[in-house]
Amino acid sequence: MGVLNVTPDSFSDGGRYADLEAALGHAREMTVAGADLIDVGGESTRPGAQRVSASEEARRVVPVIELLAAEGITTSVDTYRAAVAELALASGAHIVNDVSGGLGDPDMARVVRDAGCPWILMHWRGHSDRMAELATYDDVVADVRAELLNRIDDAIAAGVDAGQLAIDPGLGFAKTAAHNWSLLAHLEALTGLGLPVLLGASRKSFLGQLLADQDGVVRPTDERGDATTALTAFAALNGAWGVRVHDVRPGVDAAAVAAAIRAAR
Ligand code: PMM
Repeated sequence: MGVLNVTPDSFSDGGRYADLEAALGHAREMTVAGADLIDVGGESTRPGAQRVSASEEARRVVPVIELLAAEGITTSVDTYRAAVAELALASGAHIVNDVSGGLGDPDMARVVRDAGCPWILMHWRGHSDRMAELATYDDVVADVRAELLNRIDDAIAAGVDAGQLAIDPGLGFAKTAAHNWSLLAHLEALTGLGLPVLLGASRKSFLGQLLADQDGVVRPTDERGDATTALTAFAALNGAWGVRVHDVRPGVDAAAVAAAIRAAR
């Protein structure tokens, strides 16, 4: 899954693809590089980022999705708002990537149920302005697993078919670096649930912290690509269904290496 943030303030590629032609060009490049789908987002989830109105979010994502759909490119819409998801699906989006796991908007389950589309439920505890204070767990692996199971149960109770669902631990969302590493170390706790698992680790700050220099200065965002690729290989070897990445080609190569090893087992 290639990331296409059409926002002025996303943490790693913010502002670069706000212009429609640039966004299309970048999506095409990612597709040529081997992305199976393009994740189009119109609101940054960066810690402390400003939230935008649903109409502004739709204004940003709908034209991009329409044009990508016309080119036969598969898209997901990165939104927790039912109204935005509904417009995006009507414009040709195939998948709803919901960072709130259905908690952000009570109407999302209906939209997904009616559309019959895949719905990625990410583990989430609250909006980015409150994320840091919500990063408390007794046992992060067991707690995230249990909270995702609740999201799955609620979706099914609302009439969504289990076959439409995928899950995501939400690395960095109300999670410290240590929480993220624990979730990765115990990925089987999520893959064991039998639903496709997506991981979004690309360029995230826990990688910057891991790669901090001797003075403790974190590795800048645009120099976290190799660590991201290492994580993609790990994800692919350990049963993840997909990874959400900014740099598609190295991710595709890492997944190919992992697939070759798995095939030879
Ligand atoms: N991370 C971001 C945005 N959307 N969606 C899913 N499913 N999983 C993630 O980990 C995720 C996401 C934040 O990263 P960005 O600012 O680089 O888009």
